[in-house]
Amino acid sequence: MTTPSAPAAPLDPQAGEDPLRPLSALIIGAGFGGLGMGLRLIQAGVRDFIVVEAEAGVGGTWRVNTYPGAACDVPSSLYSFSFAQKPDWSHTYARQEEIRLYLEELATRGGLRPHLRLSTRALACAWDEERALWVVDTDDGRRRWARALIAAAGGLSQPAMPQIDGLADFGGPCFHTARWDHQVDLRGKRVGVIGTGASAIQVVPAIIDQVAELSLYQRTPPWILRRRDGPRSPLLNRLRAAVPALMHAERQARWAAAELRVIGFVHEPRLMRVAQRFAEAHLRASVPDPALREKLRPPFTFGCKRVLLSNDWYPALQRPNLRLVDRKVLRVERGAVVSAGADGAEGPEERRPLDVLICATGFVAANAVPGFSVVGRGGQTLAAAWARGPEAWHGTLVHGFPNLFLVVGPNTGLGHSSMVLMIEAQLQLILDALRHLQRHRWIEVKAEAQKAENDDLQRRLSTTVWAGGCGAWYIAADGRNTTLWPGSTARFARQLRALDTAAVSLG
Ligand code: N01
Repeated sequence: MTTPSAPAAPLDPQAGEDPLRPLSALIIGAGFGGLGMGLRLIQAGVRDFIVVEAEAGVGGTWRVNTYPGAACDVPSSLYSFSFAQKPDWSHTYARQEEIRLYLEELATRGGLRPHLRLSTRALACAWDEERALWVVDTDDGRRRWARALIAAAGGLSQPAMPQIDGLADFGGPCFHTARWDHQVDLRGKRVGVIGTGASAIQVVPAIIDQVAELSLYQRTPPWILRRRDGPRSPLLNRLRAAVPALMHAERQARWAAAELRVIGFVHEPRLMRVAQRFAEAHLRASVPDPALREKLRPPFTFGCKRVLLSNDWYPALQRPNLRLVDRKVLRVERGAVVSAGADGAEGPEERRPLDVLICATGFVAANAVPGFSVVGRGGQTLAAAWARGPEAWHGTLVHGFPNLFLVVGPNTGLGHSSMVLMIEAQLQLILDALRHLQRHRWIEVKAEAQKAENDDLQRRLSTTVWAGGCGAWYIAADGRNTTLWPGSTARFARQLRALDTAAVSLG
């Protein structure tokens, strides 16, 4: 793996605890975003920064999501940092543990360890206008001061439990996919799974062989394409290591192929009909029973919700011990889930006794207010600023919050390529902003720049495939898509290459 230089730089354990000697930066989160930021800071020669991370180790979502079958649905050659590529991924699509180990190794080899403050949760961040510093309180009882606050706590880090009556009274084990309870032995159990999204399609095939029976509660079936996965040849991996140019070329080819998909998602949604035919053919070839096929056909345009990749989802759904319940979940009772009857809401209810209930029900909307309080200029909270829905400039800076930088902020999500590319573009912008902070005390995006950009974003989003009204989680309550970036990753990277000083105020 090519990694940044890693000089051993001992960092004062109390770094940042004296407002007269603030940190250059305090990063929240040690996933792809926070680790990447730390590595880029080290590359740039910055040493006085720390990364606080609530978990006991690095990896972010790839540490937390340990559910059976967890893997990435973006090819590994693209789902890794351009400046730390790994020649020896074991599969085309890496499994969770391998990605976690990649990030662990990066943290070590990149010299990040002295900067990490693990098992440390950010509780409150406030902008001290007089000192032009962020004051950050953490759950270890410490208060730290930093010139820049970099929030990289993850777009999908807060699990969303479903709002179903009686869920708390289930009695038996009941957990979310992102909080998998490995103490629970599923062998021989009657298991319920609620949800049929990206997490469920990985979990269900991985556990179906162990359980006695699995009741799968489907509200909306997803579009699924074949997953062209497989082990990577060890010989080719050695070649990739020996000739890094080969590895780089392969990444470029993957990137270019993914980039083309933006045409269908953003510019010509009608083209999605072609891709939909592939998904329909996959469904037809995998599910011979027309009645079941009908239940599994999504009622929305291909691409409006996240397109999923799987070869084992449809086979799992046809296993004799799986029961697909495509009716509304009415309530949870002690040891059972009650759904509407076969004839719809009017028909008799169906009560299925279960030993374990798994909620594969997704996350609190990406880019929602972080799980810690953020108070900016004039005492305004980020929650208040985002009352209508999250909004930022370049997904990174927010008016009213000087020297605050978000990684994976509003409208940085993708439907067509790797989030690591978006993260790298943001890291580049933040680095450039930090360079300006060597000459200025603070940077704040102008209100008019943020508004103009968001008006333009919403105009562009209004003609994309995501405007199809399919009830996807990336649409805010007011109908705006505050999650996705309507363009290519190249366009995003171009816009974020350097800080446009006309769009910001410098103090
Ligand atoms: O969550 P989801 P996820 N009653 O929101 C259903 C990323 N990811 O954890 O479609 C019944 O997609 C809900 O139904 P509906 C990726 O970005 C990546 O699976 O709203 N059902 C849906 O079926 C992804 O987009 C990887 O009608 C209820 C499901 O729960 C994001 O994470 C792997 C319900 C939620 O699906 C989220 O994926 C995994 C209720 N009350 C995840 N509430 C990679 O491979 C919700 N549902 C990189």
